[in-house]
Amino acid sequence: MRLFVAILLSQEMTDALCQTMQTLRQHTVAGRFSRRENLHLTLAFIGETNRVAQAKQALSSVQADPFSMQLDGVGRFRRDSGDIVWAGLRKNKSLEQLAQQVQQQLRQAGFVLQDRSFAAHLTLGREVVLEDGFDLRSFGKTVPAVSMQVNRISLMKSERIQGKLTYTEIGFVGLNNDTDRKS
Ligand code: 2AM
Repeated sequence: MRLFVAILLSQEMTDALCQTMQTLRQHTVAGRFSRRENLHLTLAFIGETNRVAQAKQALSSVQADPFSMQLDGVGRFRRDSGDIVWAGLRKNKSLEQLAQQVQQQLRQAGFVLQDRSFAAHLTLGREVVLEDGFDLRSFGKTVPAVSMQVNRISLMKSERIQGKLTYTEIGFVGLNNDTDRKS
């Protein structure tokens, strides 16, 4: 199965992102926007594997305290087929260290991860073509700077169910070993 490690988002942050996608859609010529339930922040992409127990074991070795993260504008990765449009997060050492640690634990457990540096982003849309002259940067300043507390990381399965990209949490680890906490 196809796995990745993510931070799931609070209702408040998800609401702000849905509002952002709704407005962006009105200025979009083409593109596919994320479904509400698919919004997340990826810490590490594992890819195709059947070593689920080993992935869970690796994540259980992560040691970090809960921290807060905050939305910060929108941006895009330019692609020939249309851009990936994302919401950004305010620069955050705790988040960067957590992603680094998750990746390190997974590598130690024998998972081969892509060798690219972590760029925290919340994907809002793919293959997006914005209206000519739409100022994404200025628009980003109107996105509310919602904060949320991060107190767990989730092991996610990605699959297509009846054509729909579907993400399911198949395990989680509470930060500071607080495994009972629900977000
Ligand atoms: P993206 O949002 O930038 O596409 C599930 O696919 C999650 O893993 C997405 O958040 C996706 O990031 C991320 N991811 C990272 N590398 C990936 C890859 N090579 N293929 C698919 N998804 C990847």
